[in-house]
Amino acid sequence: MTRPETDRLFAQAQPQSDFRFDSAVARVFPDMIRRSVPGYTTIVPMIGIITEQFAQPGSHCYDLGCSLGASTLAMRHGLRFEDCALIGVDNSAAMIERCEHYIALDDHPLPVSLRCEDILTTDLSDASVTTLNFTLQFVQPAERLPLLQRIADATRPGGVLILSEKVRFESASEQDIQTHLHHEFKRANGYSDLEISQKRSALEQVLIPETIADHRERLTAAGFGEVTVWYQCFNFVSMLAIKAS
Ligand code: GEK
Repeated sequence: MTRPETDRLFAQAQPQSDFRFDSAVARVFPDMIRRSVPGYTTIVPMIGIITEQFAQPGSHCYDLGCSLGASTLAMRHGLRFEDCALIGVDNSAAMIERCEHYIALDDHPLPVSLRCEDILTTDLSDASVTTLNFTLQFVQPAERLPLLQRIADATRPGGVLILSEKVRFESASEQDIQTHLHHEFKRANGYSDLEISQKRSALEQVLIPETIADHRERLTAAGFGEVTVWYQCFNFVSMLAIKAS
């Protein structure tokens, strides 16, 4: 297993093609997500704290779209019950292969099951904490409500979904300001204008952001009770949706 590399995937001019979670992305992923997603390095440890608060004995905890397992490991360290089952799911074989390596390097005793499966069809049951940390945005909009309904149906009363997403804004001026600030964040982290614009084109048809109001409405329709935004930095938010007790 080679060490994680610096993300230079979009540094050279290249023909436009859709972004894919392949082995080249998996190799640079820790660097890419840290330099691209404002708040990621805060959100991940907070997922551990939220897990500690809401996990229930003997329940299942899921990290859906686990990539290299950063949130899975935060959940693992937040879990206080030895009889919980922790499951990470990702449909990128390159991600799951590297994730296995990172999970093995971590010395926490709680076992982690990794599944190379689609989160739209993976089995979900008896859940207390489920995490979708920047994953739902890659699911086709028409598939989002059925997925959230399956998660809500699988969640115990008092259990939660942690949902982090890139969002868009109804107001054109707010959208412009937040997008500009996000691009400045990327520039401050060493990405060139060419890298920013080529990555943006590659993600255009793949990452489909919605408004915070869209997310709230759909989480409620799916069967969650309280929905609260617990983190926002520019156009990136994390929400907590709680199943009524
Ligand atoms: C983290 N949560 O580090 N089924 C399974 N996996 C999927 C699907 C799907 N239908 N669609 C996308 N993915 C992680 C970061 S990254 C976010 C999550 C980002 C997977 C995809 O393969 C990728 O690994 C992950 O979702 C999204 O906390 O790259 O911005």
